[in-house]
Amino acid sequence: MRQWQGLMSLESWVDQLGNLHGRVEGMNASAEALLIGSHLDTVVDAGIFDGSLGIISALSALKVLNDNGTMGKLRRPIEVIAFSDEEGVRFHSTFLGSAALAGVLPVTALQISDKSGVTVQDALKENSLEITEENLLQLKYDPGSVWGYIEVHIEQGPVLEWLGFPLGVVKGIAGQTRLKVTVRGSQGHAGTVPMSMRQDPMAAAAELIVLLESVCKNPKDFLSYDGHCNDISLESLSSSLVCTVGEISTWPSASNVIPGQVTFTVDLRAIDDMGREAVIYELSNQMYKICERRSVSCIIDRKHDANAVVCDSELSSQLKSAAYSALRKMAGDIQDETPTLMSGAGHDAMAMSHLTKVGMLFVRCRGGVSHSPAENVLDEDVWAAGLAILAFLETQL
Ligand code: HGY
Ligand code: MN
Ligand code: MN
Ligand code: MN
Repeated sequence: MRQWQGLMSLESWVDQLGNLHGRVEGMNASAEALLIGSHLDTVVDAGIFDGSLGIISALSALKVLNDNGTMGKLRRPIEVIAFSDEEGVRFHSTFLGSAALAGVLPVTALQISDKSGVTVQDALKENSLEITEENLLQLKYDPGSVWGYIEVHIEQGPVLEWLGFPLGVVKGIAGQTRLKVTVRGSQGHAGTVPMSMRQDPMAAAAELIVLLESVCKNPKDFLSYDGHCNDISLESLSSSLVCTVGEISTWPSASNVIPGQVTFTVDLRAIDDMGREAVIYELSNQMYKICERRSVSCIIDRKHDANAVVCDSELSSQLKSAAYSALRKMAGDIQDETPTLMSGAGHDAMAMSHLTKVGMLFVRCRGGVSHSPAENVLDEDVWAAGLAILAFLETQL
């Protein structure tokens, strides 16, 4: 990326959280800047488009302006940002890079440690980046210096493929909560402890995980409305509520030992924040009851929350017309029917929405598959996304 930025004479730097920036001032360096980017990091065993497609679309559109000599005529600064940590795989937090720029990363995040006890601060130091409380505060962008943030991203879902559309404009992003659940029981010999005398955290965890699935499949059957949740629209909740247990670990993890402890992660999302809270409230109560019945202890550690985000209508309609002009360039006269859709996946735009208005453009992906090596896109759809971003940037000339 730094080579490409050098090729286009972008001002290029890496900040203390490892975000990689490329900026061109244009004709008016004091005008509010358009920020455009996505994340450089990925999940484990990932595809190659989640994150990187947004960065490359932005750079390739700028390269066209650079090559045709119009980049200097931009009315406002344009800054491409490749965020360092969006997925939160290593530290089980997320948006570390973008949250810092938006000024919403708590200084305590620097002390979050990974499974081997290395903190965020240590990990950055290993890459000769020195993050402290002082310079973390300096990373925050002044909201008055930013016009907006846009992001191109693969949809990571099946809707655009199902509709037969290459591009889509994002109307909103579901909120998310990450929990870490630790169940402790009494460790014992697999051969000698009668079933009736076991306090087995593995069996308890299994029951909790099935509970999570049933509540999120049918929230209506579980949510007891005692008045404080009566303004939740169950329809919107049921249509968007998803819950995933992606990681589980046990101690001491030996086949002939009844475990002493089981820990698992919960990733819970919904477009309705109140609904998500109500589900977490209900789930916690039921999880504690199950553990009590099984005489095991249960700790529910709330690791991360990001509220649902509504994308800016002005940016969204500009992205919609940019998509239309790109598709018309490619396919001749077509209907302007670029769909708008919700995002169940989280994006750096959620963090950036605390700083400025945000808009997102989705690119169709094969079978809606993502967070997997099977992640794939059509070349012509990537071409369309690049042309759309170029069309958007040309409105800034
Ligand atoms: O987990 C997500 O939604 C995103 O891919 N970080
Ligand atoms: Mn991802
Ligand atoms: Mn992503
Ligand atoms: Mn033995």
